[in-house]
Amino acid sequence: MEGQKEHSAIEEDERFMDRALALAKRGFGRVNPNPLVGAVITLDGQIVGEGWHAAFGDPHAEREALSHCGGRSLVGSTIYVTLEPCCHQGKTPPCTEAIIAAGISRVVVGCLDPNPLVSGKGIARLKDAGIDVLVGVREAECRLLNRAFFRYTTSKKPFVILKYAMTIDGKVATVSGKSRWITSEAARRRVHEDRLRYAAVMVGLGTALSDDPALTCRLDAAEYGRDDPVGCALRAARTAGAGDPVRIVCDTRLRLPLDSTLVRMATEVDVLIATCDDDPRRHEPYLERGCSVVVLPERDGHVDFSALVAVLGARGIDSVVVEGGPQLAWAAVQSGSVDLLQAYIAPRLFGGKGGPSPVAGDGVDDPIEALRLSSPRITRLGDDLLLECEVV
Ligand code: AOF
Ligand code: ZN
Repeated sequence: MEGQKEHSAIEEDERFMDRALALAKRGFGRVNPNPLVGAVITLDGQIVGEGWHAAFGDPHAEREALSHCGGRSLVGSTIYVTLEPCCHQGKTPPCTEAIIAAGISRVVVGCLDPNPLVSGKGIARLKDAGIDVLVGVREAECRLLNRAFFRYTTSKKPFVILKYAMTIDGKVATVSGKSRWITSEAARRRVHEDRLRYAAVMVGLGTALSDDPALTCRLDAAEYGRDDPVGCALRAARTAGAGDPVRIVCDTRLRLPLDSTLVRMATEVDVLIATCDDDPRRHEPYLERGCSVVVLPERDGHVDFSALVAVLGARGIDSVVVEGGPQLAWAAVQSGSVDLLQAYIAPRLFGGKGGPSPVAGDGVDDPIEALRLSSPRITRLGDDLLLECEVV
């Protein structure tokens, strides 16, 4: 009997934390480089307030949830929050004080905040105030949700995702160079969701020339249910005139055509060109068209990827999806900056001796030198597979 009661209490905690996780995702595309955070307040097993961190600089999830409790007494209530409540004065006042002042009796936390101003101190402050605190409910999910925030907060470098789509025989294009399309609609939609979620997307000049991509987030909110977190995030982002990632082009010799889609749209959606060409006269036409240009050292004939990643971090970019092509992929791998690999695998076969594979460069000589990956996760998207692995 006792055991059963305990079991159902754990289930209840997980259920409310799942709701807080879903709410947190409504901040996709607008909170970076802050974390995605959701909060749920319950009284006698019923939800009495919900909130999420909606945009950078906006109130934190806990204060949002508190403001939706309609002024009722919260003595005896529980707050579920996906990230440890902050205890510092940032752009907003500390959440711990709001929780204490509201008379909340119990705080259930998904995971600790890696921010050194908070980490563990938020929990300690709540406990000191006599509040019952439980940490680690849905911890893995809560940490996964904020992978970018964890990376950025602890290193000031963006979370780097290397993404490609390939056929089952490992080709990213046909022998004649055609790549549209390899994956089907469901997988391409997922790619666009990541363009909403992460701060930036990057391509090399080769991809910019061959595909003339826009690299914007082209999702239709009407395709998502009213309560769907991505749909909610998308609607909020569009209302705020946001939702597209910063578009970065690695262009060693500054050859990006001025009439390319990227340059033509630069006044609407940010374009950052990373180049080794330091001649200001050559930068001018790009700057006039609204692009930003950053000059970086050269490494193996390309923009130094590590230096680029450091510049992005200094500019507050907490996450970047490296979308192609094979040369850039190799530069990213070699620099040791890749955190996550996303391989979309389609049930198609191109064949052909010269058909490119996702990662070029010199490659390694011996299997022992291979880039080591761990924690593989497989997601089915229509007929395609998404295989995600973390870099060891
Ligand atoms: C929370 N709940 O919803 C968020 C938290 O400058 P500020 O005031 O927005 O503070 C940013 C820091 O606060 C951020 O680095 C992280 O440590 C924490 N973010 N904390 O309890 C939230 N967004
Ligand atoms: Zn806070």
